[in-house]
Amino acid sequence: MSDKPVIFVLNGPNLNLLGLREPEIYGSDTLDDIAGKLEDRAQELGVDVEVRQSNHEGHLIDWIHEAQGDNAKAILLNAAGFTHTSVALHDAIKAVSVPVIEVHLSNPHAREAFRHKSYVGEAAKGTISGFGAFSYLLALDAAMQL
Ligand code: CA2
Repeated sequence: MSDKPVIFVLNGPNLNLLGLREPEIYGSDTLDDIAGKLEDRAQELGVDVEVRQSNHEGHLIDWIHEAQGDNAKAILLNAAGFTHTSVALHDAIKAVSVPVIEVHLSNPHAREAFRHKSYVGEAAKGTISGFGAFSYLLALDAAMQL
């Protein structure tokens, strides 16, 4: 185990399909590609990244708690569809002192009205959206400024 600060990068439902479906909306990078880019940038910045994905809301909540227990420097959270539905994720973000940065590949505000509400964004430190895979790298740089 390294003694560098760690940043958790948590990804929600269906993001395991990235790069395989709907590239016109979400780009052609897979989640593994994004993880690789984050790891390269993290190395330059002197931090570790812990990149995870789950299709299950409870896993994301448990990992937010784990980030607190591990004294993580920040959490980058793309909660995907749970962004727009989950009071439980909102509560989990509020319950920890680790700053959470909401991340999206697309710009939900330029899409359907049901994507305009974000329970995550209402609890997060800030939001970066609309830049495809680069949203994650921007969020990592933002986390370093906190
Ligand atoms: O733009 C984003 O990052 C989203 O979080 C993606 C979510 C969507 O519900 C949010 O409104 C915005 C959807 C993730 C689904 O991922 C897929 C990836 C490839 C193919 C199909 C779905």
